[in-house]
Amino acid sequence: MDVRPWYSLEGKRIWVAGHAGMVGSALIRRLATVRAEILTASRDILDLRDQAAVHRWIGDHRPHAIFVAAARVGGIEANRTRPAEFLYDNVMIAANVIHAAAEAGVEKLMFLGSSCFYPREADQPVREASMLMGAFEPTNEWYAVAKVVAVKLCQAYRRQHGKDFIAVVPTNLFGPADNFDLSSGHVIPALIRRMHESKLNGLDGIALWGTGKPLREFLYVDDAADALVFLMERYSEEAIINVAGTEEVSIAGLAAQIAAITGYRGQIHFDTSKPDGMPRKVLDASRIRALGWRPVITLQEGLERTYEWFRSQASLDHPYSRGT
Ligand code: GFB
Repeated sequence: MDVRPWYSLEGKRIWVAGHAGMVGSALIRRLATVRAEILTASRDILDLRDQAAVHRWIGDHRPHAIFVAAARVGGIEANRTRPAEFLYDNVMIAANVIHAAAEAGVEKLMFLGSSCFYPREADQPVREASMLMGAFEPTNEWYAVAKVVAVKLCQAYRRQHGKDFIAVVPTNLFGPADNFDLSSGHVIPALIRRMHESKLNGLDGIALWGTGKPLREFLYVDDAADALVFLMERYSEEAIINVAGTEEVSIAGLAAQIAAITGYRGQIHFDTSKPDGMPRKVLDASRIRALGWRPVITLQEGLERTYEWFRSQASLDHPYSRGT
């Protein structure tokens, strides 16, 4: 057990890598309540896959703390069809930021892993100790490998160089600034958009990928950002820690809930040519609960807020897809 004292973010220079994405922008909202200087670097200024550029940027800006919320992300279909991007981009982003942070003497770094790196057949709810104890879910193995490499980098720099680098594992997240692209996004933004547009266009049917039977747990991104700040200040161990949600739902049940929120009354067709992915993915919350953190936003409330955000963007004729 590591006995380092709390790491206060007050008065620190904090770099949110990936600030424009769904998680990064929620972190920026959450960090607005902390008296700290927030650093961001847009993609056109800094390509995180470019090692020299990352070293230069960190050397020039000297952050005390870094949240690594930048990643090439996508839903089940994007993962399946773009393996090279998901593996290469994510390995490069993680390796560049973590190594440069160590060289520049960054005091604290948090890397965001992903629940999809737990074994497909892991016991549920999934405990942190399950990592690497079985084969990955094949639809996302490339992304999973990259995320595991990043976790191991944090652990290796902690062991060899005494760095206070930690890795956390968020469950499936959703909320404002999610990727609403129908082919590359996750299930919640895809269903919100499909149902909203079908309702507006008077269409009587939408497709739902897979059988609708898989079970998932979701966490609203502002709750997730709150957990990340909480852990940045209080958690300092080599072991990964789950950032779990509260409510488990089947994909068919989720679709019914989104239909009620969006006012969509048409048919839902199951497109079983598309994969289901993990049959069940629910994280064990014991470790983070024991530290005193729990989510406050229900799935229903989070879905309502997300739909409201989506409609505000749609009315601005804004491109829905922002991604990270
Ligand atoms: O959100 P999703 O892509 O994430 O899919 P995963 C969740 C479930 O929803 C799957 C079904 O069973 C999908 O088949 N689904 C139904 C849909 N309709 C749709 C749709 O229109 N779009 C999408 N995307 N799914 C991801 C990993 O797995 O989990 C990522 O692929 C990432 O790497 C993320 O780690 C957290 O939970 O299946």
